[in-house]
Amino acid sequence: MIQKILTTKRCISLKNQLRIYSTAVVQNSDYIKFNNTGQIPFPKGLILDQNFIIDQQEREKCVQESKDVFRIFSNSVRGATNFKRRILNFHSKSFEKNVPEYMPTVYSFIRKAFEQGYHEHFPNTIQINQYDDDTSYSCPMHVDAKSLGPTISMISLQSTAVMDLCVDPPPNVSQEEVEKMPPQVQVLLTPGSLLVMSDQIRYEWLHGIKQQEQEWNGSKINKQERQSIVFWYQ
Ligand SMILES: O=C(O)CCC(=O)C(=O)O
Repeated sequence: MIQKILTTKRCISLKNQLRIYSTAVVQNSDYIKFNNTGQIPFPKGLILDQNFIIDQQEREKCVQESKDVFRIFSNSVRGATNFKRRILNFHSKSFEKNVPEYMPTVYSFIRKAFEQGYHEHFPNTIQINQYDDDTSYSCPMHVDAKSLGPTISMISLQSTAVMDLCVDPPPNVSQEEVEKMPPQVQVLLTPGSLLVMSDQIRYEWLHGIKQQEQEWNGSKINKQERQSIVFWYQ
């Protein structure tokens, strides 16, 4: 079932400035599936802008900048070979020093997300995920640590993936069982899209990209090389 979600916005006062702070904006229901059995309402705090980086050249610049930092900072790259994913983080001073210099295009889109009101504070941490060109790449179902702050944003690049989301079960449910749980919400992450998670979806729901083959409306998703650029303020 595909559900259309209405836009809700909330105003908050921040250091005497008035900001529009979006809590739940879904711009196009074709990109979100709500597989609800009628028991839970759609979670608050999910924002998808599938047209966040519409210019292909800009997207390519972001991909190239990310690949460059993986090469330049290769000693800091962490690998998760079983998930076919490599990870690089910049936080705080290293974010301020390196991201504007080595990733000016990516930085400009982080600024755009901030200026659009998605983040209360300008992000100071970035995680770049580089997934292999391998149909079995994955990102395990998880809730991001509370210490990472109230809002997590993700830009998707290169190829499309389906993100699964479901309500975080009690701690006695194993990771293996969690990976088998049917998703209650699915989001189609197309290249250039921005996903913002705050509120319930951020703290009470798991998200991840399953290892198995993916499909959307009956069409197979080709899991090819993919990048996601995740950023937050902590
Ligand atoms: O690659 C993605 O889109 C998801 C990444 C993610 O959830 C994470 O790095 O915590």
